[in-house]
Amino acid sequence: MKLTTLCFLHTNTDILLAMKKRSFGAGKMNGVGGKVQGDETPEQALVREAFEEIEVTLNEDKLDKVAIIHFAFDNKPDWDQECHVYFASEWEGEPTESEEMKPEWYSKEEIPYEKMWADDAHWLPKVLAGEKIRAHFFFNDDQTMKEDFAIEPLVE
Ligand code: 6OG
Repeated sequence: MKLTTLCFLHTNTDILLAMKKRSFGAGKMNGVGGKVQGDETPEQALVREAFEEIEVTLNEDKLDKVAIIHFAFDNKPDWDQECHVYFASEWEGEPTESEEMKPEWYSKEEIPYEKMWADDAHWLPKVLAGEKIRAHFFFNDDQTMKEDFAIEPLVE
């Protein structure tokens, strides 16, 4: 199974989302991140991806791990992934649009879940409320979400 990362930059009031401009998830708003490559740790992969995608420099030691989410797709075993999710409240640089992503700040009170992957509305509010979670979501071939999913406390 693929190992991937996802990170949301945030302040007390706002959260940074970015519109994916190409490839998997194109057109959706999400955090930054991507596949862990070679012998990278998830944190190293995230530092690399955040710079590639929005020109922000993250500090590996200042990432708050908030979730591990398993995504599984019908008939697409290559897409199955274990996604390590982080929040970051410290970074260097101004979030900047790249060929891959267009970042935009949103109030935590007005997150545009209708523009995001369908799973986000189920787990992101819990994480924003301070919970650490492990979750399993299942998707149909057309990238819609199946009704059965599981969210439990994260124990590592
Ligand atoms: P690249 O293929 O761009 O990595 N990702 C998902 N995020 C959410 N919220 N829901 C999903 O439901 C997702 N599937 C993938 C993980 C893909 C990026 O997209 C995230 C990575 O940050 C299915 O390398």
